[in-house]
Amino acid sequence: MSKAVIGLGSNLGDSPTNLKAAVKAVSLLPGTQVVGLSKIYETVPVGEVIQPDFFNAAILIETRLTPRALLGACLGIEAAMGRLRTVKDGPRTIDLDLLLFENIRDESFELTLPHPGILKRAFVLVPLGDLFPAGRALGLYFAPALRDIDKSGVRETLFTLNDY
Ligand code: PH2
Ligand code: MG
Ligand code: MG
Repeated sequence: MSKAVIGLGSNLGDSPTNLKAAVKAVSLLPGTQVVGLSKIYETVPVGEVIQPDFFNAAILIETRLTPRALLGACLGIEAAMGRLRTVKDGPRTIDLDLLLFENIRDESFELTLPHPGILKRAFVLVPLGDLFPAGRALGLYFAPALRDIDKSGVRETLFTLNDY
């Protein structure tokens, strides 16, 4: 089994429900178990696009899938949940980003591991801190980045993934 971390985001429709549905779908992938859940955060959009606030979270899984098969499965879940790719980096019902896969460092046309945005985005680092309180995730030491980053755009919510 391999461990992997997936980042989740949504800012269209009932976002907390969308996040939960996505976790459920991941849990149903072949040879895959969800073994850790972050809190759900409401986050100010990062980037150029003016759009609604996001809800973001992260999960830890164990899987027999390869990184590419897992990436493909995540894109399949996004499509099945009705994600339309209209505006680049724009609003979405669900976004599933493969952040980490074991200690793999790999860069190719379709997939970069670790995900290049991790250390720059509070909406990724804060949920990652829930999963790995010591600040080390599958070989990635993120404690200093989490400590130093501006967390003012990230608010804890009362929504939970616990009952996906
Ligand atoms: N995703 C983006 C662009 N900006 N901002 C927040 N707060 N959360 C996101 O998930 C997000 C974003 C493109 O993937
Ligand atoms: Mg994303
Ligand atoms: Mg994405």
